[in-house]
Amino acid sequence: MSSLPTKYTVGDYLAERLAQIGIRHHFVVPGDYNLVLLDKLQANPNLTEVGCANELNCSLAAEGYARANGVSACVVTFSVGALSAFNGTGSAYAENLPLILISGSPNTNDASQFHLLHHTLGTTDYSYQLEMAKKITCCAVAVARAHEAPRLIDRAIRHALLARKPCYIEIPTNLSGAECVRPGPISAVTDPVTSDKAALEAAASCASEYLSGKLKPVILVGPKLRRAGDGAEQALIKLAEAMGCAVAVQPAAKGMFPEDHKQFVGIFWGTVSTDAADSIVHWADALLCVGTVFTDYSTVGWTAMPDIPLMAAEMDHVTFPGAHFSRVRLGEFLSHLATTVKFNNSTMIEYNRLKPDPVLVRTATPSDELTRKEISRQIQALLDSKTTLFVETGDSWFNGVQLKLPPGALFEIEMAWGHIGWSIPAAFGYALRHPDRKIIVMVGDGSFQVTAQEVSQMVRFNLPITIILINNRGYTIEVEIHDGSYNKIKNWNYALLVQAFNGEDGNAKGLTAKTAGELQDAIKAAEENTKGPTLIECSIDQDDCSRELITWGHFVAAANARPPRLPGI
Ligand code: DPX
Ligand code: MG
Repeated sequence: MSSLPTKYTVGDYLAERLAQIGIRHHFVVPGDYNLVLLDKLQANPNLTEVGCANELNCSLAAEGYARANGVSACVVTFSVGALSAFNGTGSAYAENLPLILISGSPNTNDASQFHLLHHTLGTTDYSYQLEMAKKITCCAVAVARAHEAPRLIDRAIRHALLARKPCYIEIPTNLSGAECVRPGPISAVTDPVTSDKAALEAAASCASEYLSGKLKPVILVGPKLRRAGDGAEQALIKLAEAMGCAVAVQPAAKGMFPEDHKQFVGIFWGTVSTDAADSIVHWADALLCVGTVFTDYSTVGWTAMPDIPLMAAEMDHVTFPGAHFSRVRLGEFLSHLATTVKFNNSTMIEYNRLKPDPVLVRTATPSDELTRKEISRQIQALLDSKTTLFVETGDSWFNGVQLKLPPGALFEIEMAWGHIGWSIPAAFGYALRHPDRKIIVMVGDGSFQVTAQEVSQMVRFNLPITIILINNRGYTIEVEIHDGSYNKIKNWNYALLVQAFNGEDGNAKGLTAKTAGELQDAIKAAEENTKGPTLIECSIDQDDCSRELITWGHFVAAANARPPRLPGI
């Protein structure tokens, strides 16, 4: 640690805090308001700077890094940068990821001198960015004096880590290099808030009592389980085994309960559920919801909202029919409940009677035209314990959710925010933290067009990510919700585009597949390309989309079209 400074500036302080909370890569786009800050971050030996092609991608790359690392940082310039980065920050908020958004800002003298400045709205009020950031973060601070920086930086980071939400730190261009005090022990920032003992015990005994009065309990797992950290995923397995009941998983939580576990009954997604998970969830007389998120999308246009009272175990509280317990941490609650709950496997017995037989998937012959089903069949064969599968908004959601995850395989989806184009930068950010994992991205043509530039960073960092681009010539999910000419897009030569990102020194491969055999060959080539990304453009018929997408689209369209309710009706 000898290379750490003895005299601290605001930039050094921030750098040290980022490194201390476990950040190893920080995602940046430079601009004159943040250049000194970038120098200071670069000087920290524990941080690696990762340049991105634009601030939208930068924020989404940081979002993906937070999925892999638990926390991330995105550093941008004022307004022109930050307003674009707000989008990925919104994603981090919706997806419960602590992303630290850091923006350079004008020199502290300019506001009081009523100067008009570049990269601003052309008024002399420079507080608007902070005000906007307050809406999309759990804590937004603007450093106005160097001596305030340690307190404000620590406060913002602590809030983000505790709430699992993004925070915002604004640092004026003339303060990054200004001196401040050195950091105190990092535990003051990172130490978790433990459960209130009395609340924890009361919540667990209330839950045991409630469940003992029920005949058909089911556990429903949601995406906040993993975000809670704190050993919550392992604790859930213990609880499930102690209860012996059926465990269904929301689509955004796929993989958070092992799919090879004998109590796993599929993905609960209303009428588009897998393995008939909906039959058992709707049969239950007690539903223990663990980190669940119910939205119009996850409830298929509100058609699958469970209609029995819910017991909700959240990241930091538990709510039952008739009782609420604050400051109860999820992992601790699940572990505690596992020791007090009674075994009741009635829902597993019933599920084993009703579960559908495995579907026999037809293997196409090599000369067969490529279809969505054949793409899924070939991707299924690729999944192993080291795979992380990213599925983009679009039919990739439905195709990805249907796949069976082998033990150890991980699944990433951005279902709450649903920003098309998320998967490319997010997979890039994720891969930097997990170079050991085999990363596969399923993405549609429309989504790819939003953030395609970030493939060039995969090239720059020699990341062997496999991108399965499903080209169905347009915005098919939108077609199923509400069709119009706006759902058609310009076709690209995707394979050639990816080769263009190589410049003079890259190792990206761009391949095309129109038949089953071509896809098989392309996948083989992707596996052999260990020095850079491989994009396989899979051309399929425009109408070749999943039954699940069509069904889901009908219900979401109906929910969107509900007429305004008049007061009193
Ligand atoms: C839009 C969506 O080609 O996938 O399988 O063809 O649907 P499919 P594509 O990637 O098209 C995606 C497209 C336009 N959603 O169908 S899901 C609206 C939308 C969004 N995010 C942003 N803008 C618009 N989800 C940033
Ligand atoms: Mg498409």
